[in-house]
Amino acid sequence: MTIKQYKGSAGGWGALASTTRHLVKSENVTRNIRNLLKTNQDHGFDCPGCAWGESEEPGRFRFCENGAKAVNWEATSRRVTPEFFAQYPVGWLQQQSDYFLEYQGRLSHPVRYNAQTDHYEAISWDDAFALIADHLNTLESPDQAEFYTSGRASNEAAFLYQLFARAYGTNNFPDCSNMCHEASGVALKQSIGVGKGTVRIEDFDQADAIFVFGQNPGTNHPRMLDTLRKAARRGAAIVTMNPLKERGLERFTNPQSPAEMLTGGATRISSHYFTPKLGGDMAVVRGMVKSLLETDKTEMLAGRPSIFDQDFIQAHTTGMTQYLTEVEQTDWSAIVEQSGLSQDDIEYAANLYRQSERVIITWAMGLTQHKHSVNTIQEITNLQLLFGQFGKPGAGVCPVRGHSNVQGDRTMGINEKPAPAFNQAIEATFGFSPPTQHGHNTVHAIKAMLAGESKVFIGLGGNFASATPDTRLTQQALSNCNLTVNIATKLNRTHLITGKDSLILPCLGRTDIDLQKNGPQSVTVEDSFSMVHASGGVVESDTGEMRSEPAIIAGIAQATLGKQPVDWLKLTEDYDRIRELIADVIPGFSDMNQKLKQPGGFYLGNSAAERIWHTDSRKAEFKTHPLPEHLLAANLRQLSEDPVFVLQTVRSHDQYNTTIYGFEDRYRGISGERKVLMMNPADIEALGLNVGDRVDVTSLAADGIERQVKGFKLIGYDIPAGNLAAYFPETNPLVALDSKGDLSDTPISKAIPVILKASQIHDERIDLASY
Ligand SMILES: Nc1nc2c(c(=O)[nH]1)N[C@H]1C(S)=C(S)[C@@H](COP(=O)(O)OP(=O)(O)OC[C@H]3O[C@@H](n4cnc5c(=O)[nH]c(N)nc54)[C@H](O)[C@@H]3O)O[C@H]1N2
Ligand SMILES: Nc1nc2c(c(=O)[nH]1)N[C@H]1C(S)=C(S)[C@@H](COP(=O)(O)OP(=O)(O)OC[C@H]3O[C@@H](n4cnc5c(=O)[nH]c(N)nc54)[C@H](O)[C@@H]3O)O[C@H]1N2
Ligand SMILES: [Mo]
Repeated sequence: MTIKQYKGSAGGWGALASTTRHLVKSENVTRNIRNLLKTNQDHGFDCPGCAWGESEEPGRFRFCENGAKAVNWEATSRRVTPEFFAQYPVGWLQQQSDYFLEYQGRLSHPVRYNAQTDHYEAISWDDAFALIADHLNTLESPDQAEFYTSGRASNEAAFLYQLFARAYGTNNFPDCSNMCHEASGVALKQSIGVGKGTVRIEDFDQADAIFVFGQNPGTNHPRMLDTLRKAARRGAAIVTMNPLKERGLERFTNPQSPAEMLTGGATRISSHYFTPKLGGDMAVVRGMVKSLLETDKTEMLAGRPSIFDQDFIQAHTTGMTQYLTEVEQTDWSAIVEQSGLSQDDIEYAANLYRQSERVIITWAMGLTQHKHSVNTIQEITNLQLLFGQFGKPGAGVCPVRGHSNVQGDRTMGINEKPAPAFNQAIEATFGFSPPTQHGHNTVHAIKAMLAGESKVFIGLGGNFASATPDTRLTQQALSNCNLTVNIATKLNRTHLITGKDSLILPCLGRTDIDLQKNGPQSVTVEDSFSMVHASGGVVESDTGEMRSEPAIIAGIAQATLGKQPVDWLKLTEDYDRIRELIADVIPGFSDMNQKLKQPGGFYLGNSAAERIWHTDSRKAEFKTHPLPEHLLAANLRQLSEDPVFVLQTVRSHDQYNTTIYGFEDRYRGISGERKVLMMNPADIEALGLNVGDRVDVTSLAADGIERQVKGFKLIGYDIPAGNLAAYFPETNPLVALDSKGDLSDTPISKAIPVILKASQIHDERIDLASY
């Protein structure tokens, strides 16, 4: 492996070279180039890479390096066939790396696990559906089944899926969102009455300042860099809060700008870059508000107007006095200690904020995967409310979603806690009473399967065994099941953690042409800006026995429920029919088929952006919370005499969640290996260790269970003292199931308390050539 500081900008020739490498490796070069040109264009497919939106500028390529990887690897010509499964026992496949599994290609046939031989074997679609129906129909209660969704599922698939599960009788909808932006949804719903971002992509052209908290767009939302670059070039302040110096947030060379590519030029992205401690953001914002409050008082004393937007506050909000009292009572010492930033730095950031008329605040997993995530996001919302940064151009809050349709899946009803109005709409449209009792989220589902209460697991995409916390317990939970079913494009670890009975059902992906009785079908997705648009596959390929997600769900539903409450198979002959039902049930979707004909799709609207507040008080609510007493609970600190570090788990540049495309984390300069631990050099020295040593990492949890991963190589890295970073999913075994965010239940994967010990494991060679 090599570690070498990356000196270039993000993007540029490196991105282009990598795009080409992945094109070639996917073994389908010309077809894939054709695919890429249709990414995110009207009449093309929606890029499965992320949920960033599209600007209306015509004639641009609408893909990025990492979107290209996702597209290429989905469109590979390699196939995982029944012969493949006949060759490799499941026990052997379990020993292989995630990279190996991904590289085998697309799943081509439905297969069923044979426990006697430890092999998966071909099964017909009808037999597979009958087997699922048989299991479901013999459970004592529908609440013994879990219906997991990963955020790539289209609106049409998600709508059918939730309708089926509800008609069957349960609200058990664990989904990837529980591990992702759940805290954003919970926090914003309480504060401003809608759990989604309030800005549109055009707003970025008008913002005077953009504050970017806890995200790494250079890797995870590369098209966002294009938006930020434009803003930076017209002089908007871009203020980043991130404990790591992520290169994409420092400098960016746009691979689609000939001038920058030829001259080696780059645009500075962040005008100001602050590196708070992990989990320190609530204290940062508290400090900013404290500083602004002091300025406000000085101004008022001097007889000048308040710096806050008093008209907005009067007309639209409640709870400010209580909040500001709490701010006054928070000591600077606590703020400085917890944020890891100096008072000067925080006052400086506050001043940048104040000088800007229109401010957007964006964030991703760096804010949502903590214990106090909901409180942190509400603190950000409070700041924006003080200055009336809602319902005007160039201003608002922007949780940047991950999976390309994770926001749409929620809109479609993938929600374990459906609102009464939603249930009423289902009843009015379909004539049955859906269950009203709340169902399981991801953590609840794992616990129910562990306890043997839930017996059937169905996964609509995703990689449940690897993406969830506490890997050992989660795997145990899945193997306890009577039946596991995975609807998937690619082989992954979840498929290899079999229940007593197990099925893998191969589905079409976004890039594939989806041919049904009435012709080729398109599906729809919703991006981070509440834009809904159509996505149609473009390339004919050898899809063998694969079926579309809607067709698979309809097959399962018809086998389980017959034609109740709808003729499932008929619906999937033409997806317009599914959309007609969506239009009847989901607000904002009336005339959906018609509206989709507009280029770019249609906007769902956002009540908070219109200054309409669907909260209990019918106002936007300032939410008052004390800062956490300590970022690391004292009871955990006491569990060890050794120095306790706080570990965050991040994505490398060469992965899509649990899918590993390669071993190149280009912008962090880490190459050839993933079992690494980024650590402050002074911390390494203080432990008497050296850069390059391997350590075993043990997490601390109140339940006393030992959780450990072994043989991680130490890398000296520019990271705040006391903080560590390593890759997900290798470190998921360290996250205790009960370690979850307040009110969100999101596993705390950005603040794992750990201790380190020198490892007995020495260098393992990863032989990339053998793949
Ligand atoms: N290529 C690619 N694209 C993706 C994905 C992928 O895996 N690969 N995944 C998709 C999905 S599902 C999602 S949710 C998004 C994820 O997008 P990100 O949220 O960008 O993903 P992470 O790698 O988890 O990065 C977290 C970032 O937050 C910072 N951070 C961590 N903790 C803190 C903190 O306490 N405070 C602050 N201020 N910063 C912190 C980290 O240093 C890091 O820069 O990307 C989506 N897009
Ligand atoms: N420690 C730690 N854990 C985390 C995170 C973290 O930052 N740190 N991030 C969390 C986040 S933000 C998320 S969103 C989750 C992600 O959790 P998941 O969504 O469950 O995981 P993915 O890795 O995105 O799922 C990849 C699999 O989806 C299948 N797939 C791909 N495309 C399609 C398709 O079009 N249809 C179907 N049916 N299947 C498809 C393929 O089989 C592939 O192997 O992980 C979470 N886990
Ligand atoms: Mo995510």
